[in-house]
Amino acid sequence: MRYRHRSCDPAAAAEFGRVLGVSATLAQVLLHRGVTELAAAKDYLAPTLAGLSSPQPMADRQRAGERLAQAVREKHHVVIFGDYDVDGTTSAAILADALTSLGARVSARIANRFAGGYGFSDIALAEVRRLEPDLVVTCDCGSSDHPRLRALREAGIDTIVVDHHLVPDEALPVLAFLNPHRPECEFAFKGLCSAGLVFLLVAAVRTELGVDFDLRPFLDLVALGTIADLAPLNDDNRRLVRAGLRRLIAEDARPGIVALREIAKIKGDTEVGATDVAFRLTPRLNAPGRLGFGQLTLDLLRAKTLGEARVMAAEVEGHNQQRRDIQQSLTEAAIEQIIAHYGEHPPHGVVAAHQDFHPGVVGIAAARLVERFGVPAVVVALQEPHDHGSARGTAGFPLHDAISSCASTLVRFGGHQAACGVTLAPAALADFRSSFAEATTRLREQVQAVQREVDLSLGIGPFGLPTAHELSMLEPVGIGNNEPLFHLPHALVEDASEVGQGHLKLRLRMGTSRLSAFGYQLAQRGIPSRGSTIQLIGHLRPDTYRGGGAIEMRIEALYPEGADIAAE
Ligand SMILES: [Mn+2]
Repeated sequence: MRYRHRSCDPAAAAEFGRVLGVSATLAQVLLHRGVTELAAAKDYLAPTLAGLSSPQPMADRQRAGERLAQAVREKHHVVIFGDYDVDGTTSAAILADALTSLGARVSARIANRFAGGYGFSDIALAEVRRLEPDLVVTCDCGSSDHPRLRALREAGIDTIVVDHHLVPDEALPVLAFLNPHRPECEFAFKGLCSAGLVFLLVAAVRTELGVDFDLRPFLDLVALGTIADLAPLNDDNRRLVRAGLRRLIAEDARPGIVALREIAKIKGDTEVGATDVAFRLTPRLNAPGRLGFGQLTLDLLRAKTLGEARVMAAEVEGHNQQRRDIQQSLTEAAIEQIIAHYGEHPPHGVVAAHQDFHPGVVGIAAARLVERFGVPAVVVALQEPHDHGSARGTAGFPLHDAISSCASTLVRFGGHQAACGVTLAPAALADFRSSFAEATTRLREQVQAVQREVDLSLGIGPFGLPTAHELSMLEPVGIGNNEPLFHLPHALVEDASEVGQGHLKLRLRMGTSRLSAFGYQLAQRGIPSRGSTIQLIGHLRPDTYRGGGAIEMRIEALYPEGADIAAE
């Protein structure tokens, strides 16, 4: 990896920081994000729900709100059907709990990836109909389930679809279709995931019923769904998620969240960022769904007492452990297969496939193969009636282009330049393998030399280490709101050791400040000697172990003092 410094203006940053009451470092980070006006900067540092886009122009929201309010008043049976990922389970949980609190009769079900699969399948339709609904709401699915939705309409059952997946041309045969990607939807922010959409729908139901009902307790679930779905963390999502992060650590958080925090060892009094949520909370909530038990995640999120929540959280953790074990053994088997098939140093993209590969974790395994072999990789679960696989590329590689040129061997594929899903044509594995090898060889020259942008060198001019509190004001960071990348050009190593299996732990001093640093799997590249001065590049995060406002660097790269970070 090569790094490039973004241009900085120390004088302007120092002045902007002085006016805002923050450090020059934080001010320069804002300037890098295009936040240059005082009012915009204040709003960025303390985003409010009052600044959310008006939901009024959202297509069908009013109609859906009216119908749900009628269901509440007339005690109709509302059946909610959610997809099995975190966005699907959180949006179903928000809607089910809110409607129940408002007095509706509600049943909620989650898709099963092994019985019907993703979305509103035939099996899902049969299950929903068995519940004898007066009204059906699909959450995070439905946009392309025309035949099943038509069946509901023909049976005289009203249906509302809440979804943010791609919108097909053919109109949906439903009462209301909430999806910001509908061409006729004039809602200003297009980045909402289903949890955010359901949140706005519940607000419409509340208005329609004319009742006082606090929606803020649902923001924790909105945050989980939004972060897990990799929705952009800007604009409205940033406002919702910032508020939701606070609720996730609240003492009076919902029992399911308290139990989940206990299992993930997140203390209630530490600030959590979007990265903590993405690494420690959402993978656990996703695990049951990957293995066909998504209903458990919904039940955990809706638990009424801490006692029952703890029992369910333990079960969720069991699934999570099983998911890890499956992932580990699949990855090991895939690596062996690659070495046997292509050798230790494959010259082009690789494909691993087996009938024992679990389809729920092929994407993670493909990412491991990319790390291990440094080439694009596909992992395929061979199964009836179709073989499903997941592809990952190396940094800067046009993966979608490569997969597109294998189209003749595929029934279906989709995704983007970093990750794709594929469904193989019958008996096409050998052809797919050779055309993927050919395409990745041909496209290798097109790989962009990736240069990562470093926001700032710290310890130079007015730019000092930011405080933990300042870092929390940037949250949520991730897609759409990049976490700043910092360079420490002169860090004195006070202590250095290997921790866990191959991780590097450092104690550093910069001038009069001290901080710790952690490098995932970096110990094998050598442990810096005590008393030496080194350069580091990485992200700064609150140190959740030490607490008390301490910060820690997550090391991305490490160089000797004076080395050129743009080279190598
Ligand atoms: Mn979603």
